[in-house]
Amino acid sequence: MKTVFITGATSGIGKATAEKFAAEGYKLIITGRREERLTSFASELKAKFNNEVLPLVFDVQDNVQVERAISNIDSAWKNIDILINNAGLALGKGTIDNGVLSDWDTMIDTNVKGLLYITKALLPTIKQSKTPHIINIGSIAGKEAYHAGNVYCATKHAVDALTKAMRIDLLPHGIKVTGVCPGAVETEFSVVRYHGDQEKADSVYKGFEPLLATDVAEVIYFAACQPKHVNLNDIVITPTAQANTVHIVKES
Ligand code: NDP
Ligand code: 8X3
Repeated sequence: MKTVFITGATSGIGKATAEKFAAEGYKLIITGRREERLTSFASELKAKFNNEVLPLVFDVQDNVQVERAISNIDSAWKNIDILINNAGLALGKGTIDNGVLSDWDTMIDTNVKGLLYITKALLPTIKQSKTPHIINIGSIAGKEAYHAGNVYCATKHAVDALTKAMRIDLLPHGIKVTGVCPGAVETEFSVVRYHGDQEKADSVYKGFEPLLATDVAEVIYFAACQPKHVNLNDIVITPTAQANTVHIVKES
């Protein structure tokens, strides 16, 4: 039975992905900062699918917390085959001259440094797997910059670069590295981006049919299920109504 480690499983894409892998019989290690949500989700998965699920509460921005959480994992859980680097966020949307430094720091610390900390801490374990795979959740914001998206776009461009770099560096270890880059997915993403303004967040998805977190989870699972000699390097997935970060057909 394979073990998958998913960061940011308290909501959205990470949560849907955890549910998908649980339904397919995987052992799961799921992470997030919101302890109550994470532990009750873990209990829900165990009850529903009779799986082994280990919830780990920590902030990916803090390498001390990351290393502590990972080094404290019981040896029964040390055989990790798949890492899904999903935890991430956008904070605010404004032109660079109006940027909020604390938002910039949080995005860079979470989306770039957090992904690096987790990957570094787990690589010794992942290298032991017979089917090692790292899946990084990028974004179409990592493919092209858009107006007022500056620092979020930069962090996702960094994820894109790191996905490519990891694929090269980890080649001698036979580790697959895949980038999954979604367009608009209706999750808590926009509520977080707009600092809790639900109305503003809802307006992002009005007038077209956005992706659901489960759509992305299916794609992640598909990437994870390819034969040993096949790696999907880069998957870009958008709603049918969306061509790129700018062009979305919306009904008024
Ligand atoms: P959600 O806000 O629904 O979920 C984000 C998850 O990341 C939560 O579980 C949250 O958990 C976790 N997280 C955020 N910051 C931290 C942190 N510092 N430490 C630990 N966990 C953290 O958003 P999505 O599901 O949409 O986002 C998931 C990923 O997908 C992100 O990387 C995002 O950039 C990317 N993405 C999203 C798109 C969209 O349109 N929704 C499109 C393209 C990419 P908690 O708060 O409990 O810590
Ligand atoms: C999230 C998609 O277009 O809002 O990564 O940046 S977008």
